[in-house]
Amino acid sequence: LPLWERLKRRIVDGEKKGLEADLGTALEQRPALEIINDVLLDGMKTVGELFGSGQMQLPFVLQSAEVMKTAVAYLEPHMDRVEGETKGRIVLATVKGDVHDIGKNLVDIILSNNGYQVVNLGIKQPVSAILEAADEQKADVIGMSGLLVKSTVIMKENLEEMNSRKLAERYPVLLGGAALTRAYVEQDLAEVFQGEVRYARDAFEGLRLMDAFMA
Ligand code: B1M
Repeated sequence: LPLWERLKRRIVDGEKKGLEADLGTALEQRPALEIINDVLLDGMKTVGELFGSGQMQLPFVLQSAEVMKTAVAYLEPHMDRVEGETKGRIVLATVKGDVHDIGKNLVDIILSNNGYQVVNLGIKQPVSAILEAADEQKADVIGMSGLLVKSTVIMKENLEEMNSRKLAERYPVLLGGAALTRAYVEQDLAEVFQGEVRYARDAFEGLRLMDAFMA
């Protein structure tokens, strides 16, 4: 197989052997971010389709996720970094009941590399932990990620909790993850939330929105 096809296959097949050698060669030809966005994420998309249609079992999805994480960790030091003053601070978490963190961690990398301080709380974070961390860390923005349909409901509850704690105006909120849609966030949730809530389709839109929040 040609290099790009082989790299994608490694994600889909959950095959780590030879991964770093291929990534090394790939880096000679394309920037790290492009490799992630155009090749590796394409592999994760295929994994999602195979799993969704019953052609792939969960343990194999986990293996693919592990290879994805290894690949991102290998590529991260090769990404461009904007040096200079900190532009702002975000507390980032995957919401309660949800373990998916590959997307959230990509958001962390992109924001960190572009001048933001990211306090990454990890997965399965209840709203109380998120709000406590935001307070302690003097966050400018709260970011929540979730990939399950039930996470979209949790996000709504979290925003309601922020309303009732009178924190809606204190923190703009950035939401992302595969189960969300722009309409759900920017119409339905925006109607419920007494502050500003925005949807980011990917990590780059997350960065643009952070810049807008901080402007
Ligand atoms: Co899960 N899973 N999974 N899974 N898994 C999905 C989400 C699913 C759509 C698969 C499918 O059925 N086709 C499905 C959800 C269906 C639903 O809710 N209706 C699903 C399911 C059902 C489950 C379990 C329930 C399966 C089970 O146990 N029976 C279980 C859930 C456990 C739990 O959370 N309690 C489960 C478990 C797992 C693994 C552990 C095996 C593994 C996760 C490993 C890990 O993350 N450490 C896994 C994986 C890998 C997936 C798929 C295949 C891939 C997800 C991924 O990493 N994508 C996924 C299929 C899919 O998404 N279509 C699936 C790549 C990643 C970069 O994309 O996270 O969307 P994503 O992030 C994007 C954007 O969304 C955005 O930026 C990123 C790109 O730039 N973004 C943000 C994300 N967060 C953001 C936050 C922001 C801004 C942008 O600001 C705050």
